[in-house]
Amino acid sequence: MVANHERLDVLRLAVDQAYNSVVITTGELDTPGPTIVYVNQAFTEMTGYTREEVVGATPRILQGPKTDRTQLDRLRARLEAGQSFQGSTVNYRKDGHPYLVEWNITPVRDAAGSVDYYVSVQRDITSRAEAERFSQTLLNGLGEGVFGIDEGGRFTFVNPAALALLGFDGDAELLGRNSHQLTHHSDAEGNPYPEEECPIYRVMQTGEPLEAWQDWFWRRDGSGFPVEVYATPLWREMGTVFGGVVVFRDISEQKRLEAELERQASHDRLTGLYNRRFFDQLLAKEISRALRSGEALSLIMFDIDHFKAINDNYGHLIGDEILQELARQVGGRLRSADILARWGGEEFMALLPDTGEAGARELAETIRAQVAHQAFPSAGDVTISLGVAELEAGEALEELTRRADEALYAAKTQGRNRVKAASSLDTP
Ligand code: GH3
Ligand code: MG
Ligand code: MG
Repeated sequence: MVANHERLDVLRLAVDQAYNSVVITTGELDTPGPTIVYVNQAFTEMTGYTREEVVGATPRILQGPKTDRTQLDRLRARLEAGQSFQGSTVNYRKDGHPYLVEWNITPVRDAAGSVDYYVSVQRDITSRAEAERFSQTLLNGLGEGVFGIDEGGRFTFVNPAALALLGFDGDAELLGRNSHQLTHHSDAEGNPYPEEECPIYRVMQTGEPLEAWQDWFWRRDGSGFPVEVYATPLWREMGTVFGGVVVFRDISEQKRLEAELERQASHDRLTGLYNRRFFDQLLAKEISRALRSGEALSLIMFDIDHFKAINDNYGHLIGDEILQELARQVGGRLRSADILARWGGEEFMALLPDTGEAGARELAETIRAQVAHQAFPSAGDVTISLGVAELEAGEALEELTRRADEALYAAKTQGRNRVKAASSLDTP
């Protein structure tokens, strides 16, 4: 058996050495109120007072202009009712420096039940409060959307940018609800995106962060937008994941620019048709496909007649309009599988898959007649000459286009406004 007085010594030692400040006052609530009978070492460090300075003094020496009166009133009401109290407010050190304190007070009663003492434990939470305010300011000021999720993927916080990006006025509709189902339920095409496949949820299962992941989020109004996502797991001290932080930004503009650059790389700016570089790539693919499958493939190459004179008579801008109009007219004539490109200045090439020479000639003739009979708004009559060539067994791209070019040249030399087929040039 440990003697009572020995136990008290052990307790006093523990309190003396505790990390938190401990203050014991008398149980006197009437004016002049309680006075301090004991403070521990941590208290003297927190406040800058020595024990001698505070023992016998009122705890009000810790209060000052920023001390929250409502907290003190609440404190008094609780103590008068014989209850314990817990709260936080601003206190002041001996040197006048304010600090944020979190404290509780518990009454200690004698055998008869009246309050002898109050025991108060206090903690300086200034740095914690400042850290919280710092994170809050950071989150509020960020242009990126940031939200937190728990292990189950439910929203734990959502910053203002995330609310704006997702089309919500406040976080009330989001907090505690399944983030995947609300913002990530389908892919960009609208197909269901099962939770089991969600890469953000996987972060919480594997503990592996997700970086620069491109995906698709949905707004409150049902519209969607492309996003770049970073997701970081939140670890417990014990080494398990209890949630995650998701940072995302809207990359619509980036995606639009990428698509535009891609378009520019493959299309002609004036007519909107494919450019020669891209056409050559498509032609190479189509040729190897035709050679493999044994299907026919033909080219129609055409060129405006006396275009130099048109430019000279009407000006270069009218010349440009004619190129655009011609691209529209011919484009409207072709099947969807056909491919039309601006081959050079005023030379065009049409690739006709699954089409033999007879079919290609027929189409070329239709196009020729249409262009010849349709007056161009700005320059009256315009005619074109056309050369047709069908792919021969084992033929390479260069050879095929050279034969189409030769056919076109023959159409020119034989009087223009006509169609010539490469096969008709063959000399026996
Ligand atoms: P033909 O084909 O009947 O033999 O005579 P042409 O006068 O059309 O002959 P050529 O192919 O030598 O001339 C092509 C002209 O097309 C020269 C050039 O000024 C003009 N041209 C090329 N690209 C453009 C363009 O983008 N806009 C305009 N307005 N003119 C262009
Ligand atoms: Mg020409
Ligand atoms: Mg030309």
